[in-house]
Amino acid sequence: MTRRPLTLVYFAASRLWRVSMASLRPVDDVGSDDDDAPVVYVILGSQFSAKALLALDAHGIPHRVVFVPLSRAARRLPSDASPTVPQMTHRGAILTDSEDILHHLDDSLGASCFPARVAREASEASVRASDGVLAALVLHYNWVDEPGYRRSMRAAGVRAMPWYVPLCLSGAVVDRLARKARASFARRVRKIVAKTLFDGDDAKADATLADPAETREALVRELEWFQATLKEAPFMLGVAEAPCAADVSAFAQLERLVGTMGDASVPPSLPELASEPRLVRLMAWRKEMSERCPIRFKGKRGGRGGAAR
Ligand SMILES: N[C@@H](CCC(=O)N[C@@H](CS)C(=O)NCC(=O)O)C(=O)O
Repeated sequence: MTRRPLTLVYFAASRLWRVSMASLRPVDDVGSDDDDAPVVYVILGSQFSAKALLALDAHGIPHRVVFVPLSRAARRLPSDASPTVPQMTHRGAILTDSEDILHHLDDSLGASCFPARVAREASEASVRASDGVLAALVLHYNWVDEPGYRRSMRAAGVRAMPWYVPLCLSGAVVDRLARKARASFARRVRKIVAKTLFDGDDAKADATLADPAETREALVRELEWFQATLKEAPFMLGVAEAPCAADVSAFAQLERLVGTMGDASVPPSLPELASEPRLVRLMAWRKEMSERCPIRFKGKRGGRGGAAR
């Protein structure tokens, strides 16, 4: 095929894909929720959504899940003030950040994401997992790093392509659709890495991110910090009863590197990390987490008045 017809097919495919994405609406909505259960708005496979869902499941809190589309234009969320997921509604409250959701679970729903004995440490570790080097490098390996992107987000995108996109073109269509997002993630990753590791020095961040061995070393070092929070107990910071905020935040991020995001089945972006000799204890904790509280997005739509478990 010459270049021009190929461009046309691919332009038509992306237009169609955009239209079909825009026509996706939340499959359920809070208007029908007349019970007391919280309703969580998620994108399937999102690590921040998984963090909230893990906390709800691990603490036995019945809830309903509403899937929202990837397309920002088509996304209808409880709060207009924030376009991101997760968002959660509960008894008139609207929470628009995963960390706030965890606090709400403790304050109003009887969870113990921040057990009194280690509340400050759990909060610090949770914020570090969600906003620091780990979260940045999860974006890097899923979106920016070419081999990681191909293994994870590109593969997931190809799988999600509608039937009318020929298989031989679907990778190119995904690349085209993901181009802006990938560039924006690259800027975000650089900013976080510069700020957290190099006192804001962008050139040093660039040098690290351009070198796969150095990027991986930065990731392993960050994960060693989380590993050091593991004591005898099954969960971080010596917590025995149920996963705390640190566990759910770190686990949700780690799954985008070595797991499949539970029932969302997103391919891992850096599967070889699972056999890193410096992270043996962390990977044992990860196995324990996936057995005790797997990430569950699906099967929680519930019915009118019905909680979702
Ligand atoms: N600080 C937020 C971050 C949320 C976030 O970045 N969510 C991503 C999904 S993993 C999102 O909504 N991305 C879609 C978009 O930005 O349009 C939180 O912890 O809830």
